[in-house]
Amino acid sequence: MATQPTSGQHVDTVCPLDCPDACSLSVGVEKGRVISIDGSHTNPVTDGYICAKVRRFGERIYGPDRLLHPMVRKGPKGVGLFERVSWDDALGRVATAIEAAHEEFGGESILPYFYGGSNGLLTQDTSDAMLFARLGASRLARTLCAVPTGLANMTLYGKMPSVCYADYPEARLILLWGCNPNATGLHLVPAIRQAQRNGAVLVVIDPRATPLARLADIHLAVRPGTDLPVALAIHRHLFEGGHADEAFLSAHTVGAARLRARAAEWTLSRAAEEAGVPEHDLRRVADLYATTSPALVRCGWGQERNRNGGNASMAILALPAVGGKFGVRGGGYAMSNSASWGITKTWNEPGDPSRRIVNMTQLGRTLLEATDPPVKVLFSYNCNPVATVPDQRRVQQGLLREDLFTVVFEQVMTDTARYADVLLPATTFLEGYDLVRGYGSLSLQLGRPAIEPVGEARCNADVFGELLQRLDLAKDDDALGELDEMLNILGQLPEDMAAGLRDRGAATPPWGGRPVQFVDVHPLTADGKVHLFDDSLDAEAPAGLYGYQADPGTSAYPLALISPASERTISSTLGELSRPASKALMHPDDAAARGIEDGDEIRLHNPLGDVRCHVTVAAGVRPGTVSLAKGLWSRHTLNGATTNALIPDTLTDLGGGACYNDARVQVEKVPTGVLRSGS
Ligand SMILES: Nc1nc2c(c(=O)[nH]1)N[C@H]1C(S)=C(S)[C@@H](COP(=O)(O)OP(=O)(O)OC[C@H]3O[C@@H](n4cnc5c(=O)[nH]c(N)nc54)[C@H](O)[C@@H]3O)O[C@H]1N2
Ligand SMILES: Nc1nc2c(c(=O)[nH]1)N[C@H]1C(S)=C(S)[C@@H](COP(=O)(O)OP(=O)(O)OC[C@H]3O[C@@H](n4cnc5c(=O)[nH]c(N)nc54)[C@H](O)[C@@H]3O)O[C@H]1N2
Ligand code: SF4
Ligand SMILES: [Mo]
Repeated sequence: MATQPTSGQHVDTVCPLDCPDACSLSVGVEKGRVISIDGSHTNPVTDGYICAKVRRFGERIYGPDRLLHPMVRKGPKGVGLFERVSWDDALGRVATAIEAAHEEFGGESILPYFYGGSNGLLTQDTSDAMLFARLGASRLARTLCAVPTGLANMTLYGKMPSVCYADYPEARLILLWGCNPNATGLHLVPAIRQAQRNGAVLVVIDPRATPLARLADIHLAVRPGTDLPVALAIHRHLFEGGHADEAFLSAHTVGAARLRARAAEWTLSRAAEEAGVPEHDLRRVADLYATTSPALVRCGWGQERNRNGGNASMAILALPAVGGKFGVRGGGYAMSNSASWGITKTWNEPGDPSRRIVNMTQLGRTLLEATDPPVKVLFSYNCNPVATVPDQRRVQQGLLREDLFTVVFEQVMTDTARYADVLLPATTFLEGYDLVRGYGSLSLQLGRPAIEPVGEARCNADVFGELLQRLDLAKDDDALGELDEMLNILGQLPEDMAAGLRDRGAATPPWGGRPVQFVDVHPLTADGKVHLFDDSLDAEAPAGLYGYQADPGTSAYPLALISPASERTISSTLGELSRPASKALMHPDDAAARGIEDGDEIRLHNPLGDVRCHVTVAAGVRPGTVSLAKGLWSRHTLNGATTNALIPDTLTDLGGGACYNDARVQVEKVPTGVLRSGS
């Protein structure tokens, strides 16, 4: 293993942030401080090029918002006044609160709260999982992201490895569906541009005119939440037009007849009307998909975050099976590649399977309403719920409960950290080891510390390990440190992968990093078949599998609000860095109807809350839809409320995922001179 660096050197590591690319990094260190962050060539996919925000990660490490030592609350909850204490004192208070809640209300009154999208394999699901399992704490359904798409990918294909970036240039048709790689995974962009230069037709399905939508041959600017009818209409076109690959369907799939029956009602004209797109554009897309190979569906996450998101993702990802698009390089689908390494954790204890499960999307509701038992201790780490979870006002109200003990374990003073009773400082990825899997690029890399922990920051494995000991829950054979966990994982990997990680910091990707679906890789479902229909999903979805829930619409809140990822943050991470103010985006027709002009101060509101900010008026978003970025901090708006103040905590049709792109709002111009606070 690498040792701590000395002065004036470069440390090879990897970016673990919640981005598909997993860039390999070269970090310049001088006198124990990070002085530069650049790309390296260890990951051939990212090949030396990284995004602007991670270049600035040093500003997080040494910036004024960094948490440097444990603290306890001094003023009222939520105000952010703290005083410094020792680790011993802080962890003593946490242990005491946990013991008291456990004794009076039972283990389920303790709620661990974490998402961990920006964490590798060593900074989550290690001693934290052990601690909460042994406490009998409530379990957390981690639903903020990727649950509908993950469930669809798992049901259909058992999460078969995806088409990799390097094979996009082989495609002759690319459907980029609910995905904006210019912001969210920038190394995909040159691969798509190369495909276009090679003659590929690019179709983008997105309510916004994203950079690639502007360069596409066809842009279907669908109304948010209408992807299901669009995808089903393409299925219908394939089946009815004799373009379905019947030989493939009978050899490799189950349930095709039932999918066909459910798609039957969605003619191209009906779907086009529902989605608000020109019928001839949708017909062209269906015809192109029926007749082109290699054809690639790149499915993103934008379409999963609404009431129809699970079924939409099922219908989209089922397209290559019905169209017979597998078996050629550049053909098939691309979704998450995170399951491609076959890594399972051996000591992630399941604990008592009857423990209550809390859906993390409904945090506010749970804190305010759960009684059996109520949540008495909330332990938030690897997550910033005040910024990222729906129904922000209720999340904040829940955190203000005087009888709730809140622990926030964080790197910086986030909007959530302000609500802590005890605040614990965490290391960043440049201060510890991790193992990082790309979910776009097929890569598995070793994250190495570039510097010593800053201030008194400690890593997750260490802190949860100490809590296990303080609470008398540790066992003799526990491996509680992050290096132990890494050795454990390395021991599970085939020797060549483990050797790559040890020797070069990166495992050699299987299939040369370029698997061809149905040639090199096959469905990982129990029977090896593609499951186009599934009875349990049919029972779970409110309108059945492939059943559509139309928006009845309200005249009071006629605009759909979507909240795409921005290039400035990863979810809310790095939101503390200085930058120009954030603006909502609104179509000129919607703005004109409300007397709003570019640059005006506006108020977006609905019964859940209201947000004040400035507006950009431009045709970058379809009429009837407004866009305000995800991941904003209270400092980014004029009244401190952010996008999630407008987002309901309703759940997706499949998997119980968050419905971030399913809010409805009204927007009005704020007359100049109006007071901004107390809204
Ligand atoms: N810079 C940056 N990179 C990121 C992130 C980040 O916050 N910042 N987040 C990371 C994470 S956690 C994730 S999950 C991924 C997400 O990666 P993406 O899926 O690419 O990102 P999103 O912006 O969530 O959604 C993509 C697009 O979906 C569109 N969209 C919204 N609603 C709908 C709809 O109903 N139908 C369709 N077809 N499209 C819709 C949006 O306009 C947006 O352009 O990105 C990761 N990478
Ligand atoms: N409005 C709206 N909101 C959204 C979305 C949307 O589309 N619209 N998208 C959602 C999506 S896709 C996702 S994935 C979620 C993500 O939501 P979150 O899981 O809340 O992700 P982040 O905002 O990145 O916050 C992660 C926090 O963990 C901290 N952290 C990182 N590493 C460590 C560590 O090792 N130890 C500890 N203790 N802390 C650490 C970071 O400092 C950071 O503050 O956001 C969702 N929020
Ligand atoms: S956030 Fe994505 S693009 Fe930026 S350095 Fe990390 S992996 Fe690379
Ligand atoms: Mo995400």
